[in-house]
Amino acid sequence: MDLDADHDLDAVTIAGGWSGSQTRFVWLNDGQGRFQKGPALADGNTQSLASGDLDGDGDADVVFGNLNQPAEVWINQSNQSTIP
Ligand SMILES: [Ca+2]
Ligand SMILES: [Ca+2]
Repeated sequence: MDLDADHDLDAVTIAGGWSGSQTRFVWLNDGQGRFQKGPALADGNTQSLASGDLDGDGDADVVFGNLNQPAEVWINQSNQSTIP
């Protein structure tokens, strides 16, 4: 997924155990194969994630699937260099 609309692939990772709160990170590709930590996301009980352009504005949005909690939809505001 290209979160900052600079035409290279970025990543979102989920770190932590199977149950309890997980730390979620955005990693922005510098275009030379190196990733730098991007905007911080709030921790969540996330077990899965998916990406797609949910609002049809051309950038990648993210849905977090959470255990025993509602899913979260994060709409990318990449023209402001932040998500959500
Ligand atoms: Ca990018
Ligand atoms: Ca979008």
